[in-house]
Amino acid sequence: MKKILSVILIFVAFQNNALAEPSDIIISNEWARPILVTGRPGGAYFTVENKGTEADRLVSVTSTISPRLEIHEHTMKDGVMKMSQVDYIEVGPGENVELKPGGYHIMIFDTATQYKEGDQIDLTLHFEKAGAITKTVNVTSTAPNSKN
Ligand SMILES: [Cu+2]
Repeated sequence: MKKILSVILIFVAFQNNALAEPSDIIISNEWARPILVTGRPGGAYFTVENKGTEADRLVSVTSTISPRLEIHEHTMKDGVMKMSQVDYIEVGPGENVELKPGGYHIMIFDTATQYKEGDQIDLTLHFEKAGAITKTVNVTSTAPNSKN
């Protein structure tokens, strides 16, 4: 009986430890542009830092404000800036990837309401390994200054 109990205690301790483990993925500098006309697309941006030892991928983004969010990138092709949807953004171990105007960004479509400067929206970022990370994002028309 004593042996069984100690096995259970070790198991419980292990479980608690696993739950308390902080994510290897850190999200910072998150912001979203205002959507002043309902249904018009908007953009959201943030920095992803991978403190882990393995690469991870941002595979999708969801929000209560919209049923349709896409991961996009801007690329320069033959001197023309093009925007296209990508399946994921990979962040290597020890790497930082910044989503910003003119680069990777989150596109928010089909919002049922407008939102303006000073409002807040929620974004849930889904990573292949780190799982779901939900952030409250300030709405602002200009990029916040990097604190780094
Ligand atoms: Cu876009």
